[in-house]
Amino acid sequence: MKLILAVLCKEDKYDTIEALNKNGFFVTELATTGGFLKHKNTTLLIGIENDQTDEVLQILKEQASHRKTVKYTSTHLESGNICPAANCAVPVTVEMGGCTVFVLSMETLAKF
Ligand code: 2BA
Repeated sequence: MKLILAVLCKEDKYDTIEALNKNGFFVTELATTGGFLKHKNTTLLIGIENDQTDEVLQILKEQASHRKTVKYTSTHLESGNICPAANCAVPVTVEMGGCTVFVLSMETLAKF
């Protein structure tokens, strides 16, 4: 058996947990904080059989890995106010996601 610890961006947690649950995996979510940047992140605990490891890693890759995305942001006037015209949103490419995964060998999974 394995215990997977996956540290991911909290923005990715909903889709990741949903995908894991849909595929039959049990997940415990912990609210955690990165020791370096002090950003809030999410750590998932996932207890699985050995032969399920690749499937879980694949789901984590699909849902939470580093990627680029386009966000639309309002342009600000020199005064600092947001432009009132609706068509002022400009596309900006931003980096998001990222997942650090620890796969631990586990002796027992007991439920009482
Ligand atoms: P990542 O390496 O992608 O790590 C993202 C978060 O995953 C980390 O947040 C931490 O919560 C967890 N994590 C990663 N590797 C770990 C490990 N070996 N053991 C335990 N937890 C681990 P932060 O600690 O806030 O780090 C955010 C980012 O800052 C890291 O992104 C890395 O790019 C950089 N970083 C972290 N520690 C560093 C260090 N000692 N020196 C230089 N850069 C560091």
